[in-house]
Amino acid sequence: MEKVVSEQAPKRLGRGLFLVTVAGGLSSLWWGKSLTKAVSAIPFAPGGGWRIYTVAPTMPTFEPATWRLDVGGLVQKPMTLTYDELRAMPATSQIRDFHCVTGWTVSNVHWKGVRLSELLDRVQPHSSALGVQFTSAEVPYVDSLTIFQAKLHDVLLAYEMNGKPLPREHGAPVRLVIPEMYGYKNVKWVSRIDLVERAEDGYWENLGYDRDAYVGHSNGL
Ligand SMILES: Nc1nc2c(c(=O)[nH]1)N[C@H]1C(S)=C(S)[C@@H](COP(=O)(O)O)O[C@H]1N2
Ligand SMILES: [Mo]
Repeated sequence: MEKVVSEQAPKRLGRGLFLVTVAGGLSSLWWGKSLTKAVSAIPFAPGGGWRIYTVAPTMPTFEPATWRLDVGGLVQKPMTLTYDELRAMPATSQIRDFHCVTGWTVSNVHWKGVRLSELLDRVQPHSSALGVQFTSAEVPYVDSLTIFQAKLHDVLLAYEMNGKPLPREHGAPVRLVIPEMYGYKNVKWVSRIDLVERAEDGYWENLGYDRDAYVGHSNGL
């Protein structure tokens, strides 16, 4: 138990905040354990190296027929996409390393999905929108990027990982992928995207991590 808690607790947290992190850590531990058991039963299981993090007691479920992605806020043309509509958008693939701020890395992850910039072009953000907020179906995980960060070329809404539909524990059906930044910016189970006036602190940032989580330039390590 201490292991997971200390993994996610940034060094400069005070005791009060640390206790909040403990509550978040317990669910990570539960999933982490059950997943480790499942994976270790399969020899040479792909996906080794990942640690599955959650903040709620149960992971969101994905129903292809009813799932929707809402894109709105400060935009000219708000949009609601079905899973099929998302999959019908121009797709891109990339291979990038994934880094958690606590020190683990998974190399050469194959992602496929839609560029966030493509989605933003479609909804036509107002000029007053300087931030993009991502809401996870896993309440209360919310995070945001500046519009500049959101438009970086390799920021994806990924629906495939290593050639297969994104597994539930990795955020099915879509997660944000921003390889320039640490894992906590890579929101799983994205269900809403809102253009907002400015980027606000997200889930882990409220617990002490840096907002601009560029790999190698953040306060976690
Ligand atoms: N909804 C949600 N997204 C999340 C998290 C989470 O707990 N909930 N954890 C973040 C952190 S800290 C990391 S390192 C990565 C881990 O990705 P994985 O669970 O697919 O290994 O997811 C990020 N996205
Ligand atoms: Mo992380």
